[in-house]
Amino acid sequence: MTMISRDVIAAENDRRLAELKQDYDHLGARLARRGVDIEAIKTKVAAYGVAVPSWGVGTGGTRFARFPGDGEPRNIFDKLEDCAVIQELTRATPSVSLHIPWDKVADMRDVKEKGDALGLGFDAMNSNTFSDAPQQEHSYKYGSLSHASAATRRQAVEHNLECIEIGRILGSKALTVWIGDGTNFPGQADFTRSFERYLDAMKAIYRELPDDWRLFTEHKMYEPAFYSTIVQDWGTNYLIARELGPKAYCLVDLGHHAPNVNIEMIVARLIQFGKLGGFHFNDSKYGDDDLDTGSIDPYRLFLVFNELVGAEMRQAEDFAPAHMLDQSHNVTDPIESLMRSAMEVCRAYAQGLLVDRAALAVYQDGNDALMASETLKAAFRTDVEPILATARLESGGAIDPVATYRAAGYRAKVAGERPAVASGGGGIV
Ligand SMILES: [Mn+2]
Repeated sequence: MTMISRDVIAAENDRRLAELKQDYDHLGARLARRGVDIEAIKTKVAAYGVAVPSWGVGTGGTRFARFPGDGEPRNIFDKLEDCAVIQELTRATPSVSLHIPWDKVADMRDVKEKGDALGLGFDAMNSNTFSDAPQQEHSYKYGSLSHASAATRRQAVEHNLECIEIGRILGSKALTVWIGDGTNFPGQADFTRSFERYLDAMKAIYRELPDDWRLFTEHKMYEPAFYSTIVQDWGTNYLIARELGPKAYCLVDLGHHAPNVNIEMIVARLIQFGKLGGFHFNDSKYGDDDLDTGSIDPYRLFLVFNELVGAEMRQAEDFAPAHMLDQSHNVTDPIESLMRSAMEVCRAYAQGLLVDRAALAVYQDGNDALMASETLKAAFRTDVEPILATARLESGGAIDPVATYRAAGYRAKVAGERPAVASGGGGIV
């Protein structure tokens, strides 16, 4: 079962084939002069994958408004079809990360069946205790896993256990926990007691985690709470992972830090101490903007991948981060944004692979700051698009995914099949 006609992909690729071959050969010759085998880089890029968030294929919004697009997915089955489009064209997004209860249906085996039919796997499960579900007994208005009331904490724990059960049906192997718990006023809650309650609740979840699963906790500096947040930074996140045990790891969302924070160094620290669990890739200008990955600061994305590739090369211990996108698409077609973002992640990976690490170490140890910096820039400046495009082509994808998607007319087709979603509600849904 395919969402995009193989004939359309083939026709679009045929138009671009000759030029791509020229560009690839030329780049291969240039890289060979630097002692780099272009085929080896291409093989690694082709094997790379980043998970798509199910919530990313619907149009996002802000607390002011949401402006729905045409043919918005109505349920998890529509969402999976949109995710399949992204994978068919980019060949870089083999799995989907689900959010519960947003993606919950009566029988989750139907979701697994749909994923199988589309050739999609399921990455980390995401729980939601930052908003109230219909018919929920206790409200999360004043917190969830750190709530002052034991009954509310228990309810939040039970929800996470349910996410694990659903994940087992789908073949997921990880649970990501992000909570909105925090305060808006100094004095509103006791920092220490709140964090103790949170840790106790997380331990209750951790105890029920299957042996072959990992538990990811995601830190975020602020929002929805604006004065203090329970899991506000990577230090607190690391403490949590240490307190919980060997199956607990830290998840880094690129947008969840103060502006200009050195995220690549946080990544290095977490790798060094065996606690980097995974990523939520996105980009930001001011806060948790959830903009398209690599759209604002592609160099920072590259620097993160420079650390990841370094760890991969030296075979760092306990290093197998899950890669996921986490974005909100307010003014673009979400499928186009997610395709472009997946390609940007692949680009940063390919550029990271091009760093001359032996030369870099010599410059570092020789205190040659200029040439050390230049070594990174040389990799970053390399246009690796022919490698990415060839990897896609040889995996059955599109040389130019966005152009091919537009030529296939997918959005117009689903706009006719899916009734428009009423506007009015604010917030990211
Ligand atoms: Mn996130």
